[in-house]
Amino acid sequence: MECLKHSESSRIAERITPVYEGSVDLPGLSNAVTVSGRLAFLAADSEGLRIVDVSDPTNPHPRGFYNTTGVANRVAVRGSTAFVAYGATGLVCVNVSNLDNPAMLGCYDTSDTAYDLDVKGSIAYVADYTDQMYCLNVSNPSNPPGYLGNITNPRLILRRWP
Ligand SMILES: [Ca+2]
Repeated sequence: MECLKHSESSRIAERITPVYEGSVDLPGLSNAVTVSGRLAFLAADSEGLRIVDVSDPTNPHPRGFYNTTGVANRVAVRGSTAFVAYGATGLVCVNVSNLDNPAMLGCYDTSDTAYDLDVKGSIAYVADYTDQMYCLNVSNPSNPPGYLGNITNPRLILRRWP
């Protein structure tokens, strides 16, 4: 993982030139990253969910990780919960309140392979490879996510879940 920032003299209308700040070596492949506050959360393929403290981008350093069967493809974070699209395992909810010892709260095994997700309000939207999108109620992440429905054509989701 590398930390870059644009030049302080740049403005919105100007070209942005990323400038190297720092990096950290992590195991496995880094499929996706999201930043929340001073922390970066990486979906690190077969190495699971990785947490990196980026409060000093010139010196990012690893914190804890959570790993289980499957491949971590994408991650979203809301509060103290990380939601991971975890390949064949489906959606995995991880308590990250203890940065050095994340723990699984619950999971939902989608029918195929969870590749991507987003969380809005109490609903996790999970892209599940074979032309399916799942809507899962994650209002109580300490319990396994509740199934709301899935749809094979994501464009139709706007009609069902405005
Ligand atoms: Ca599955």
